[in-house]
Amino acid sequence: MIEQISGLREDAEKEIRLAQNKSELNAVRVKYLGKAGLLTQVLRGMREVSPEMRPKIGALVNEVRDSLEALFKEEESKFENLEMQQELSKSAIDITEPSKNSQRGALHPLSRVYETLIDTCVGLGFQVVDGPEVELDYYNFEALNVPKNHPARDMQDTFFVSDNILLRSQTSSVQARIMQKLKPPFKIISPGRVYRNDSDSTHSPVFHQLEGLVIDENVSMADLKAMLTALMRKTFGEETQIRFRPSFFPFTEPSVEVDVTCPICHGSGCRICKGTGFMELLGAGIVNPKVLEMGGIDSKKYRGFAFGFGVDRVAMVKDGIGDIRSMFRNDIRFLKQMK
Ligand code: FA5
Repeated sequence: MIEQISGLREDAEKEIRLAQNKSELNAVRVKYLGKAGLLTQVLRGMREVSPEMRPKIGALVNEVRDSLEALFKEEESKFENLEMQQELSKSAIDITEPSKNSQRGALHPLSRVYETLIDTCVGLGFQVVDGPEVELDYYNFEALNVPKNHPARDMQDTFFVSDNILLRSQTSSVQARIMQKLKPPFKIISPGRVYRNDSDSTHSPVFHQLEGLVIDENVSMADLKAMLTALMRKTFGEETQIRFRPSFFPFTEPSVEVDVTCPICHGSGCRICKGTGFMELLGAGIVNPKVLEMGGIDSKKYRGFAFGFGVDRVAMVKDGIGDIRSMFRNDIRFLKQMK
């Protein structure tokens, strides 16, 4: 019987090595180790073996089975590796094949302007702060020296949510909030969306402002003018024509509005600039002492200046955009032009 088992082992080993693929290998496994396999059949003949020989034969059968199993596994993994290699070589990437034309995105003109303005201001020592778009009437108007029912409210056609809540019409609302929070001296800017019931080529119902506020001792109109000139030159180039015009805001005294040469007609006068040759970009001024006091700041010790850029107008001037609304229509042809 021992010889018979050794013979089976040799035959099985030979057939395992001769198998050409996994299914042939499996057939060999079934032939020798399956339920009705040759090795199993040998065990059935154990009854005729003398009791002293039985443990020996049993141990031999187990050893043969284990060694054949190991051999099966070894061969099987060889076939698996081979299959994987074949699969990989089928899906190999041809790096010499020319690429398809891919579309490259670009920043929206507004994002570009925001980046330039914010970077310049941070370089000038300003801290960036945020404020809510849905705002209390108090911060948008009252704390800025515009009481309820005051005619100055007509300057901004505001969207009210309720009697005391509105969509902020200006980022100046952040001024009052920040005065309550920070101790002077401080320099902040606050970029963000604002809302007004306006719509024409230079007015959009949703637009963007960048508020600036500097509170310190001995702040003057000259500081404001120098700062704004530096900001405008950095944004539009050294040659830019800038015009400061006296104006009125209830929260600044004196107040100015600042214009640059119209980007469409370059100063000769057109429909976009309503024949003036200039486009208005921002309002600014020396903070009204009443506003400082309402914000809890000692107006005898501190003064301040503030400005509020119309960021969309800055983008219009920089990129020569004739209609502010084209920036919000998401027309891919317009966006491609602006790359
Ligand atoms: C204000 O909003 C003041 N808060 C600015 C200010 C800040 C003054 C700090 C003093 C101190 P005004 O309403 O003029 O001001 O708006 C400021 C700028 O926003 C304008 O110069 C213009 O560039 C832009 N702007 C105003 N309305 C619109 C609109 N509907 N669409 C697009 N841009 C607008």
